[in-house]
Amino acid sequence: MTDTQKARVLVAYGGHGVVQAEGGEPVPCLFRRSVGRPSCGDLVRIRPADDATWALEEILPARNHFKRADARGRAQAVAANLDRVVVVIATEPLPSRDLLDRYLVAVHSLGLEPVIVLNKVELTPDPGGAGLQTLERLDAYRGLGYPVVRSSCKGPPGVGELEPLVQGVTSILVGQSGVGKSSLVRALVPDLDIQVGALSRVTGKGTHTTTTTRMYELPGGGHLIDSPGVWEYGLWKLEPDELAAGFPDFAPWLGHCRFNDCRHMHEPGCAIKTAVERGELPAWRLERYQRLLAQNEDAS
Ligand SMILES: Nc1nc2c(ncn2[C@@H]2O[C@H](COP(=O)(O)OP(=O)(O)O)[C@@H](O)[C@H]2O)c(=O)[nH]1
Ligand SMILES: [Mg+2]
Ligand SMILES: [Zn+2]
Repeated sequence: MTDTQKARVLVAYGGHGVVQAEGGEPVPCLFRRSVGRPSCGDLVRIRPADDATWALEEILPARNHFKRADARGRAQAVAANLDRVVVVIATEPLPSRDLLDRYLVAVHSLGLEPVIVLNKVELTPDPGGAGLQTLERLDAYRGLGYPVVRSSCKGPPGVGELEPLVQGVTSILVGQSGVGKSSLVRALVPDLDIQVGALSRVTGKGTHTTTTTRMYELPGGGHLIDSPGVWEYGLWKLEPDELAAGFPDFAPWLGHCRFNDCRHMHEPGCAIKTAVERGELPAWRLERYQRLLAQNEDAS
């Protein structure tokens, strides 16, 4: 078709959304069930419908989709075509116990390297908080090879460490509600109000809606996706080997267990367990994996 145009989905509601062609303005677009439901970040082909509206013709194949589980444990796409997933945690609210590990597993399942941001570093965390352990282990996560950066939207050190990591690429910010994802986007996108205004004119919704996943353009190139706060991040049903792939430090021992289908729980001859016994792998890593596996099996 000659009158179709390539565009990027900025916001996706059920049956409609906002899309933008390269160098163009955001425009409203109707999604048709027969074509499918695109997510924020999907590349699509659109054609003019009536007046100022466009219609979805085709969803182009996506490189990846960041997912989360819905209430029934099924994987739901949140955003597409990502280069980077920025997992935001904070000193307040402190992360819930399994949150960081669940996010890391989800990011590894996309074949991407997560970035961990600790925001609100100018605040002193509640010393009795249950989530303090995750904060105390951030150096250990850094030791596993994850970039861990510190930020504050209310003073020094600002967002200077995060900025180069999102420059020129498409990133999504994920994390519990209240950790400061939208504030970080505001700090990184100087003309945010203009972009929010352009989106709101198209959707007719207020500028303060934080219930949808939205994409913004970075001044120096690249895109930033703000996702709504979740209270608990749920993993969909994963196979034990998919879960283990989210623990990159297990890699040297994977494939060396006595049983091919070893779940690294109570099986004899488990190479991961032996590595822990020999002090080659910290016990807390196996424990983290086993907790996620138990939750994943309960969910099925
Ligand atoms: N003290 C402090 N508060 C922050 C910081 N970043 C965000 N906030 C506040 O935390 C609250 C939640 O921020 P918001 O960006 O909406 O979080 P989101 O739900 O993750 O998008 C707001 O009141 C922000 O002003 C920070 O670095 N330090
Ligand atoms: Mg927000
Ligand atoms: Zn094993």
